[in-house]
Amino acid sequence: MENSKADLITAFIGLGSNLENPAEQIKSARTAITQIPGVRELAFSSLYHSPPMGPQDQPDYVNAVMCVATDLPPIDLLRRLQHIENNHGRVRKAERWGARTLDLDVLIYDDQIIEMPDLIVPHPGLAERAFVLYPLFEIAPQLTVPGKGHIVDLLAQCPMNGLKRLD
Ligand code: A4P
Ligand code: MG
Repeated sequence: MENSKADLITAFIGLGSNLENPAEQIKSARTAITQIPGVRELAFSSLYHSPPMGPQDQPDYVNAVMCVATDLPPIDLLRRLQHIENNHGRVRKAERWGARTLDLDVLIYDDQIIEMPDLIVPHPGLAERAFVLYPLFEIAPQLTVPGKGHIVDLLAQCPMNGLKRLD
């Protein structure tokens, strides 16, 4: 059973794909996330085109950020997102930062700083990644990232790195 509205927290989810029609992967992941019990969409950024971070012998990515209200504990939210990744044909390979049909990261969970074996929040790479910060700023320009600072200050120190907003 869902908790009362007072127990809802705000979380941000990062979406990325660079295989098998990335824009469609992101759109269908959005639909799947809104169908998780206890999760409601509050905002969804534009889609962004970004060159790969990590190994360069892989296609460019499509990235986006989604804001949700949820009463799921953070680890339950992660498990639900991993389930959606698997349903989108995600194959986990040994190579770090390799190509993938769908990557869903918990970027921010309320004002919490979480350091569990399977879940680190805010996401450790968040402050250095243009493909996360720009879509995040688009939907939450007033945001303070727990333990990291105001989104405007983080953006000021993050080059665009070839990021392009898609219309
Ligand atoms: N994990 C810990 N914290 C989190 C969190 N906040 N959100 C653990 C999600 N997962 C988290 O993830 C590895 C483990 O991280 C999981 O078991 C989970 O318990 P994974 O999805 O299996 O593997 P991964 O995504 O390849 O690893 P990693 O290091 O998390 O990669 P990233 O940071 O997700 O980066 N270039 C562009 N342009 N755009 C991209 O979106 N993405 C990546 C992947 C590389 N290059 C990219 C992009
Ligand atoms: Mg990931």
